[in-house]
Amino acid sequence: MSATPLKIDAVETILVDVPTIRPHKLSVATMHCQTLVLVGVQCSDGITGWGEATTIGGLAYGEESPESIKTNIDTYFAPTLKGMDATRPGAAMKRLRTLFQGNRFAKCALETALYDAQAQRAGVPLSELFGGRVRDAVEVAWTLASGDTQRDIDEAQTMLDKKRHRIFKLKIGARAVADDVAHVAAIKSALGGRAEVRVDVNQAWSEAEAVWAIGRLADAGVDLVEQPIGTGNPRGLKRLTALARVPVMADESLHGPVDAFALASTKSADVFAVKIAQSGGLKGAADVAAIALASGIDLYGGTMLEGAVGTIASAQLFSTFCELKWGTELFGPLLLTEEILAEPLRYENFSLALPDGPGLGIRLDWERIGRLRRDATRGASV
Ligand code: MUC
Ligand code: MG
Repeated sequence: MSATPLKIDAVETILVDVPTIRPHKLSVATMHCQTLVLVGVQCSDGITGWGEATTIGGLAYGEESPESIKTNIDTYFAPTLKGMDATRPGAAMKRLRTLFQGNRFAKCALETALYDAQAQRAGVPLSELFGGRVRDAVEVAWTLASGDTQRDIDEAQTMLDKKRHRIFKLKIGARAVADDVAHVAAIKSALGGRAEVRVDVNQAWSEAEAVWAIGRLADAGVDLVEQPIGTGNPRGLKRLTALARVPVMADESLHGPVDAFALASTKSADVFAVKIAQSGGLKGAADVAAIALASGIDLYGGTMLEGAVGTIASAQLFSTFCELKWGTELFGPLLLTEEILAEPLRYENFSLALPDGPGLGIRLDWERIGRLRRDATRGASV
């Protein structure tokens, strides 16, 4: 007699609004709050896996919003998943990808929850389902984005003194190009050799502006330039990569393995910002990394400013990458005023430590989540 198959019983989505510790200014939005979409997949063996999706500034950064993620999961994804085999995350995701277009962030949250449940079931950390860890901690950069040069310098110095971060990514692109270059040069000059300085333009420059600015940023000692121009100009990104004296990193241009292959085969970036959400999930992100490594492109572990769940899911995957030359920016939970875990993630010695427990290796704090969740009653179960 065959054992009773393990089923997916229900999918729950919860919007959790958490204020940021300071305004976070990007070229596309200024954030005062981050909305976490927590996604739980309840299985018939009593195990619940968790995943998370976040966006930046609602709809300012990409084509999904927290509200669209919740609605689409509740309306389309959850009813499809209900009753499927909980022990086959790959088959469940294949079905979702076949039936539903786009929605990479929603798919990522669901896939994370399915793999979390499966890893809990197997009694191993989630990283072990993706080939196994090659490191127990990942280095974490901090983003300086207060909008004020002196405040950014003070913030960086505090982080250095606390040994929390020694790599700083500066968000630029909202001001005039010359003002941005002066802002970056002032911060690099104040920090000197104590810190590495990188910039993220979030697509704000024209190609001509980028040519002008990147030369000056190289002279100022900047180490990496992320997404200087818009995704609508892929040939421009290739030209900048060939021209620049600083490595160029693709972020918004990289939406999973198909983009990774196109960028790699045309040598249109030196570094990939691998993001689990932007890649449509953990498996897509692992495939992006494989394409990068096969093509001589360096890796950086990116963030969508996720809270603790998405951050540790990303860390679990990034811990399996053979090379992670540019470290990560998995600082999302540190940008938030409230902790949603029973025990916070361990940030120490410029790094985030990977937990040893099964699955994601975290425990949610339901009292805090209960206070922060947008709705009063518990979300949409199927
Ligand atoms: C992005 O564009 O990389 C990462 C750090 C940060 O402040 O924003 C994100 C998104
Ligand atoms: Mg970026």
